[in-house]
Amino acid sequence: MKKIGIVMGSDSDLPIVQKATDTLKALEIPFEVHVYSAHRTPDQAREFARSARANGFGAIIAAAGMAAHLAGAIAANTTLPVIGIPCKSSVFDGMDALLSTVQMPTGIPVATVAVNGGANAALLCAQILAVEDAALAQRLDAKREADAAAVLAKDAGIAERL
Ligand code: RP5
Repeated sequence: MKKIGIVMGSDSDLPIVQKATDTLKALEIPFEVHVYSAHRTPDQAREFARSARANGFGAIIAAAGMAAHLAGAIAANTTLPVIGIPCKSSVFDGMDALLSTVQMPTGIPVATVAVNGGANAALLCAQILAVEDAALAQRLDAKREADAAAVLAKDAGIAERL
């Protein structure tokens, strides 16, 4: 199976990235994590992206806050799918990172999830890999069923809480 590359702009983004790594672990998807910044370590971020396909990655998650150019900078250097996680790490509540991540120019797409949406970033990667992986698709189906069952259990218990 292809690996998922995870890059975060700072280790202060780790709590959000951890939601992605937890999800990937639960789905038995291998991943590799790095702290590379589009601004502070642009050479390392660029090299990671340029070599990612040859290094066995199937998609890349890029998490960053503030002027969040990391996902776009990664996407500029690979044609692998790039999923951007805008992180809430400033006075603008993540809106700065959301716009910086999602507003990509035509030709260089970044699939952007919600602010702090680490779990969905991982699920999107899983769904991309599952196009060619029936066993992973089955694990995703099972997760959907378990998630639905959890909601229905809440439905069954909600009246008692009122
Ligand atoms: C961004 O700046 C990082 O992704 C992080 O969300 C934010 C703050 O970084 P630190 O100052 O905590 O390293 O580049």
